[in-house]
Amino acid sequence: MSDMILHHYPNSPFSEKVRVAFGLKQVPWKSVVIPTVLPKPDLMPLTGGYRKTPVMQVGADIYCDTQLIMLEIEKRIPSPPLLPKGREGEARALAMWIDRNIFWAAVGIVMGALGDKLPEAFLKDRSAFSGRSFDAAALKAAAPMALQQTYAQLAIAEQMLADGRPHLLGDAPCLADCALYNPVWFIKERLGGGKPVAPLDRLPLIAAWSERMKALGSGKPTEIAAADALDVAKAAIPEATTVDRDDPSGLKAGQRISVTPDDTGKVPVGGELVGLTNDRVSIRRHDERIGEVVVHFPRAGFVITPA
Ligand SMILES: N[C@@H](CCC(=O)N[C@@H](CS)C(=O)NCC(=O)O)C(=O)O
Repeated sequence: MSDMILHHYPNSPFSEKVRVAFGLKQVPWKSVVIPTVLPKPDLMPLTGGYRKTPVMQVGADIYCDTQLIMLEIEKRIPSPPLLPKGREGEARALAMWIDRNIFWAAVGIVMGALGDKLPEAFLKDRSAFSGRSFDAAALKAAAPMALQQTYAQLAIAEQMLADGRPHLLGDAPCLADCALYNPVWFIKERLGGGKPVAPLDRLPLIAAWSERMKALGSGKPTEIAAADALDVAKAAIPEATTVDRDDPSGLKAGQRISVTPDDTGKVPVGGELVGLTNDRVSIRRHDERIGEVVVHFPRAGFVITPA
C-alpha cells in the first residue's frame, strides 16, 4: 500500500484534525511541511491550484479538504473507526457543524489576540483567502463577539458530554471528536500555551475531553522533502474511479469541469471528470513536472462548473 503523505504545517488547526486521527489509529504517515501563505510552488503541481491546508497525497491521488481526507484515511485504515458503526452520518454531520461554525469563531478569538503580532504578509494573505478583513485593529474589535459565539457553540458540545460519556458519540473517540479538537486545540495552543483559556475555562467537560484527545498523539510521522513527494506522484498511477451515471447533476465521465470551494480559498481547479459519487468528485489533470494526477474533492461545500 502506498504511503499517506500529509502536506501541512504545524500551526494549522485543520491539519491537527487529521494528525489526531492518525494518532487515534496509530498509523505511520509521511509529513511534508508546506508554506503558511502563498506561493506554494511545490503543492500546486499536485492540486492544480487548490491552496488550502492540509492536502493528503497517496501516490498520484490527491485528496483536498479534511472532510474527504478523513474518509480516505478511514477507507485505508478502518480500525479503530473514525465512523462508529451505525452512526456514520451523525459523526459526519457533527464534523460539518464544527468545521463550518465553530472554526471561524475560534479563529476570531485567536486572531483578535495575536493580530498585531502577526506579519503583514500573513494578514494580507488571509484577507484574500477568506474575503474577511484581517486588519489587526478590525480583528481586535471583533474578538469579543467571536469569544461569545465560540462559547455558545462549544456549550452545545459540552452538553453532549454532560451524561458522563468520555467522547462526543460515546466511549471511543471518532471523527466528530477529531473535528472538535481542531478549534479547541487552536485556542489552547496559540493562546493558552496548552492551558484552557477563555472560553474553555468555563467549559470543564470540554477542557477534560481535550486532554484525552491530546493523549491520542499524532501517529508515527516521518518528514520527507516536498521534492520527494512530487517524485512519488510522478512514479505512481492514479487509482481507478467511477462516475455515477445516476448522479442528479447529470455530469458525464470525460467532461471538462472545474471544482471550487464555496467558502474560502476559492481557486477553481480544472480537469477531466473521472470520478463522481455522493461524497466526492475526482478530476484528472496533467502537470508538466509530475505528469498525470487525479485530484479528489468532497461534494458538500464544493461548486462544480462544466468548463
Ligand atoms: N474545509 C477545509 C478548511 C481548511 C482550512 O481552512 N485550512 C486553513 C489552515 S488551518 C487554510 O487553508 N489556511 C490558508 C492556507 O493554509 O493557505 C478543510 O476541511 O480542509
